[in-house]
Amino acid sequence: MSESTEVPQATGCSDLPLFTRHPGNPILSREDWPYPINSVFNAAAVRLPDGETLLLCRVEDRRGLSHLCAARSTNGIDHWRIDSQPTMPANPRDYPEELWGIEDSRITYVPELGKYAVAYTSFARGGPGVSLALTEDFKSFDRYGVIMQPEDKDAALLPRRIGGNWALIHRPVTTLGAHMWISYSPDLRHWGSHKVILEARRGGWWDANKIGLCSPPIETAKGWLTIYHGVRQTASGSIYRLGLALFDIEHPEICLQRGDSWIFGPEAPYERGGDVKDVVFPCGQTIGADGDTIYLYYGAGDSCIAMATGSIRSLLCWLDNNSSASDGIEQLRDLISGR
Ligand code: BMA
Repeated sequence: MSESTEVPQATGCSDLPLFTRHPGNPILSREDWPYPINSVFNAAAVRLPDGETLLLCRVEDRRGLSHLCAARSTNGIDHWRIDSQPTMPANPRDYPEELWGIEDSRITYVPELGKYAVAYTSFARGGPGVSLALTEDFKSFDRYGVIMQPEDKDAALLPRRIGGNWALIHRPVTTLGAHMWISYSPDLRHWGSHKVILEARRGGWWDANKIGLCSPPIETAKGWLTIYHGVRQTASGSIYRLGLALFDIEHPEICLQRGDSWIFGPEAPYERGGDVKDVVFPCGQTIGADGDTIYLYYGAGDSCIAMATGSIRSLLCWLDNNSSASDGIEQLRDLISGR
């Protein structure tokens, strides 16, 4: 069904492109690193209390294994101060699930805990799984170990409890396919109530067969605004592009809107080339002081980090005008009325 009977049609929406690449892209690459590496990409992002931007970058070393390294900048664009050694190296001795490295973190500040939750991919013989750590300072990390067993990745914690439980969005690969799920926990250690929240489409769609969460969802008055990636398989490889979806604030398993077309895809040379060509892969964003500007940090070509800016208002407006019928509103009504 369409939302148009309930929400006044937005006017004056910007059309695509919804994100503008920074002219200085890529903003971080291997040459910037204070120690020898192969590549740096897929960074989580957070604005620290002192106003600085911190990126927790995935760094692939010259064995091919990844760790996380923090880079800090006053303006979130340049003059990065990069930790002189890995900030969060894999620790396979105590956490065997990290044998082949740790990758693609997402940071959520959790006011109730006064800490940052870092969800990341831990990679070992069983495949990639989701691990969680808490930190106050991005210097020491309190590891919770694997919270979603392989094969699973692309996870982020929501910043507050939903109905009394913590909520994690993640992407297990099951016989049903590679879809986005949500799971709930009373203590961040024991997880259940698993539900599919967004399915990969099928056939010729840009997001057919494999999707996953990008940066942590953004809380807005209309719902959790969520950027996800869709992977198109072609004769010459995969194309990673970005799409938009909106989930209900108190029932985040319910998708209210989903954009039809992708909103951002590999176009610039640093996105179309690199170790893995045709990949844009955001794991974090910060929001400007205006409460609207999105600074989206994304890995490009599995080789460098780039940034593009967008607007929460424009993204929501675009979704109003460009999403296909979703049964989310009906589902919500059923849930609320106990049907
Ligand atoms: C995905 C993840 C990302 C990577 C992307 C493209 O499956 O592993 O870390 O950027 O593939 O290689």
